[in-house]
Amino acid sequence: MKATCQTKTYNMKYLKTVDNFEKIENQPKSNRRDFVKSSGLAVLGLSAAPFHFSSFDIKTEADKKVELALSQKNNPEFPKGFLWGTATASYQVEGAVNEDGRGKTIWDTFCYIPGKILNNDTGDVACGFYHKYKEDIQLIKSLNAKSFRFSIAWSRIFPDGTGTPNQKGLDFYNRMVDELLANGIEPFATLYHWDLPQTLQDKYKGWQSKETSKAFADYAGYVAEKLSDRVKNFFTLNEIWTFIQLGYGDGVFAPGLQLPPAELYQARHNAVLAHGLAVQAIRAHGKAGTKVGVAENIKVAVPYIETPEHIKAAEIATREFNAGYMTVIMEGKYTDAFLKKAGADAPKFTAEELKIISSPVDFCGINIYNPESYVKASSNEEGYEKFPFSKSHPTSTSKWELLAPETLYWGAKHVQKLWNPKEIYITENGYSGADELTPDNHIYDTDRIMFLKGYLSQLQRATVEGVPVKGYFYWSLVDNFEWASGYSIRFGLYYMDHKSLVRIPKLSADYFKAIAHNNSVL
Ligand code: GBH
Repeated sequence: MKATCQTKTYNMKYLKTVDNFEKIENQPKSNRRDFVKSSGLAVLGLSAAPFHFSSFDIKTEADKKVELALSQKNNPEFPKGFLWGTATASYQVEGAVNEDGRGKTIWDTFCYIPGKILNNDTGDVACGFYHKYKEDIQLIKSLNAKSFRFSIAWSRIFPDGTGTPNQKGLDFYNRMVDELLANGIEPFATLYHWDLPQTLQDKYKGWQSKETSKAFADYAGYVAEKLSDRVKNFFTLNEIWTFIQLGYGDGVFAPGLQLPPAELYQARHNAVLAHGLAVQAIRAHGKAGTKVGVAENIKVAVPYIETPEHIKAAEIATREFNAGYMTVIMEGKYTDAFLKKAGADAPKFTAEELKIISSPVDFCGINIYNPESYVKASSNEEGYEKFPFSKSHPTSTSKWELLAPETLYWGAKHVQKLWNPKEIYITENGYSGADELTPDNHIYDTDRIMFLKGYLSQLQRATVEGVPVKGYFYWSLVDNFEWASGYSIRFGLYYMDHKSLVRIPKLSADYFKAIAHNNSVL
């Protein structure tokens, strides 16, 4: 059969993702030869350079698929309207800890206990975002990002956690939100990213008391009332697992407590209760159409082989790993295995509280960096078994950040399968690198680019399968105060010089800019 052979240029990476090889292999010899000749590099797995491909007058389904993609863009796209963004958190970037009436927080206190933070760093200055927010919003804009996830410092609004609101604190967020909107950037506000007002810690022992849960709901309702004319999306609490476990269990985060199991279970319960109460307060005080959900670092089980039995095991495992957090929030019950494991230490709760905790949400926000573990199916009681990580499993400069790009796919996929929320946001995903400044002022963070290519390809795989992921927030816009690791760990797309506070785009900022513009992994 004679081929008319018009030549077109397109990117080989696409071919690999649409599983065309087999179909093309089955085409008549003459066509096949043209293809193989032109795609030799692709067969070797070398992508990125454009190459030529012949299209024929008799078209197979595979040809049509390819041509459709060609008529659009080089690479397959994320869904229309997919929101690209970056994320930060108040204590990690703002600084200005004593300005405009901000109340003291548990992190202000914790940072001043010698030896708690690497190099005894503090968030006193951080990135100076409180004063540099306009400049940073230009940086967000130049990444082609159309959304920004930031957190509100509770103690700027209510210096003592409750009581009289501080207008000057609110004004800062008013200015920032207005500036974002003026630049075409959608604000996504997190109401709690770990900076608890110190007064609540002193008065009620913080999350050990339901008084803190109630105070949080009052604060959330107040902020929704004041900002929801412009902020349409709120996240209640960021990573309940982390601030409870590390702050009240392991003592390595503020407030530095090591509570016995029963008290720890109770604190965790009080935090999920705070989420539920806040959802209700936001519904009561926010403008119609205000959306709300949690942002949790969901613990993801990855099936070590993607076959139905291991996938099922990974689902079961993921539901159990998150039993005290996402699972109870989405299902309104603690799982049997969770209660059995807790035994006499289980939290005290009422049926009414479970209803509050599971108040309907508009979306699930998930922070995903590393898998909790690779799992396989098992005939044991649990239905799954975990594998230990190899000692040589690659990590970023954060030793906890075991790398596995498919975690993003499986995280989103399990959330859809287990709880079927209307929308999912990747509220955080990021990579910490060595990020050395070259003498000519560049940061060639090829490792971060590798990370993004891998993780985002897997995220796209989820969207192609219909998982309702609406947006992705890279952690973080700029290198910032990385909690107990101080300024030693760098997650930003922008490098920051901690003395001058000057920001310099890393190579990955260019990369992000391109993918956000094209809405596809490049
Ligand atoms: C996120 O947590 C946070 O939301 C964000 O504030 C932070 O900057 C970002 O990640 C990068 O770390 O110290 O060995 O006990 C991600 C999940 C869970 C990762 C706690 C670090 C501490 C490990 N985090 N984990 S360790």
